[in-house]
Amino acid sequence: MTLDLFTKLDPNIQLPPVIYQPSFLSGRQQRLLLQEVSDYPLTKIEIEVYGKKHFIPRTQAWFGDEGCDCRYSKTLINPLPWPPVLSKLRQTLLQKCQLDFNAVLVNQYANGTECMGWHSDDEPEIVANSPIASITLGTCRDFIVRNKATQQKVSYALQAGDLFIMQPGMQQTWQHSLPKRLTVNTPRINFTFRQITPYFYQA
Ligand SMILES: O=C(O)CCC(=O)C(=O)O
Repeated sequence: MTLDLFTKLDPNIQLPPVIYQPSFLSGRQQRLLLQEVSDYPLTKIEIEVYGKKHFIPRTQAWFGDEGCDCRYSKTLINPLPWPPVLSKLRQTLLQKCQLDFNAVLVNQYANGTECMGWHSDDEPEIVANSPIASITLGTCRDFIVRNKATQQKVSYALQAGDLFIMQPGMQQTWQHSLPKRLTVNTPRINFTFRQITPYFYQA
């Protein structure tokens, strides 16, 4: 309903191909997942940008089916096996949304100094034109998308339990980021579920 009003007010505005479903997870589902996350081996990996090494400003872990490796900077990362609550969430996405994922990137931002810069999820191991589903836990943070051609931005204040689906075509035409918010001093956790081509880097 809000969207309709928005487009009526400004017919020139371009909307990104996303589905935003607030409160997708119940309070109980969130608590179970948060409990499990405290056992995840979240690490701050070191990457090389323009020949300079630095640690990413967040911690992360990669889970998935066998062979669903991802490449981050120059490092090949093998998936960790699915933990039980995360595996159940994968099933829920399949049953409720008909979205079939085989890997997930978990990002934890300890506070508002931790962030993620502008990028598209367009790595070659990701199945072309596949959707990406993002689920948020913990503190609300702004998730911003930017049209590659027009630079037009749309901001979403993602809250604990929200589901945000980037539909096919999104990664080609829009970028996204999670900017710093220096007044935030509590953690946020995000799960981006992806469809990976198995054994892409071993073919
Ligand atoms: O934490 C977020 O919402 C952003 C995650 C993200 O952009 C990604 O995993 O590619």
